[in-house]
Amino acid sequence: LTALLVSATTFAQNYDEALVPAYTLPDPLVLLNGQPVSDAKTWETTRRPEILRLFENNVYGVMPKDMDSIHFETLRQNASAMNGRAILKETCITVYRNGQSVAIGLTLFVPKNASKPAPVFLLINNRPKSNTDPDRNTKSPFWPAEMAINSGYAIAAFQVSDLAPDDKTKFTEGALRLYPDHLRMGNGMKAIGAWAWGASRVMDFFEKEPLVDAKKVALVGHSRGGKTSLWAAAQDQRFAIAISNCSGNTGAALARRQFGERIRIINTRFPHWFNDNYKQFNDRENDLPVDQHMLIALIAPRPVYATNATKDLWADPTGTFLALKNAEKVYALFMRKSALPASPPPVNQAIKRSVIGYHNREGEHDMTEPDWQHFIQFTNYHFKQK
Ligand code: GTR
Repeated sequence: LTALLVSATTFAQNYDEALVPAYTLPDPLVLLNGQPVSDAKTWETTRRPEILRLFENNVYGVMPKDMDSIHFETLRQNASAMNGRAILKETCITVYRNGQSVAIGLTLFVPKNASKPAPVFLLINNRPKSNTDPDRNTKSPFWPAEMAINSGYAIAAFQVSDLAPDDKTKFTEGALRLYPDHLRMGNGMKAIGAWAWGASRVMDFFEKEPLVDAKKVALVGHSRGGKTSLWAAAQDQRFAIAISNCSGNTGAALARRQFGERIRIINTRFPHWFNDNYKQFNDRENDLPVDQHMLIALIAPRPVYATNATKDLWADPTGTFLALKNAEKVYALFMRKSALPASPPPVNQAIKRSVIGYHNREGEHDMTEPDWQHFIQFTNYHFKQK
């Protein structure tokens, strides 16, 4: 019977809080040499780079920095989109390296009657392109562009498939054409690394685009896109805010809880998302030198908002809340006090007036208008405060 129980708990997904094993999280405030980190300067100059390297080498892969050139071409501009309330600008961002190129399509709406440059939400779109329809024939709650415009925000989106098709054989047909050596490296970037790299190229464009405020970019992603928004904001400090919706395993949820999705499962179903080294941690969550609270900590002192949905236990809502909680002490080094309660807040209650925000929405694994209402209020709190 014991053997049976052991195999059941090892191989099945656990959804029972009572069966979460005891675990010890790596301390974000202890250097690899064992010395404590007690000030923001040591964090920035020493501990943050250490943790970044650990995530590059063991999880997401290194982020290539070199390119030969980057070009921005306006494909279409409409000064009276959305019945005259917005400017629509569609851009092709092309990056060249070693005779190869990758083209990223960007759809951007800017509010006409708000002051410019406008703060902007950027969605990493892992859903069909119809969710971000520039013609607004389809209005998807996944990217409620009218809501953003009415709230004084610009809103933009790019397709992950431009950077890496979400497929275990085709993911190489995008940004990785520019960096083929990554395919032979244990710590080379794969699809999620390529999507995050793409978010940074959109940021390169925003820095040159007078309609938007590149210092006020809130990066948004859902699920696999939410894993990407955290990784992109962790490594690229130009992103002012990171929003990670229902991101779960290898996103905002702690791996060591082994609740819902596990590393072995994600690496087996999606071998093209994370680097090859990460496969060594299948069934070995406790041997990882990081856990996901440290990914959130890499974004400090910039605001982070994570969400869950009550019917999405696969993404471990409690483990997500605990990852946020365990990042608080890094924010405290910057005198940024989070207002998260000691234990998960009631369903549908959003913690928005806080440098670390959170809600657990009633319902399914999805990104919806109620989620976006909270994102806008969280972003208002931070952008309008300053
Ligand atoms: C699931 C995967 C999750 C999450 C989700 C999604 O199949 O197990 O980690 O990323 O897909 O992206 O919707």
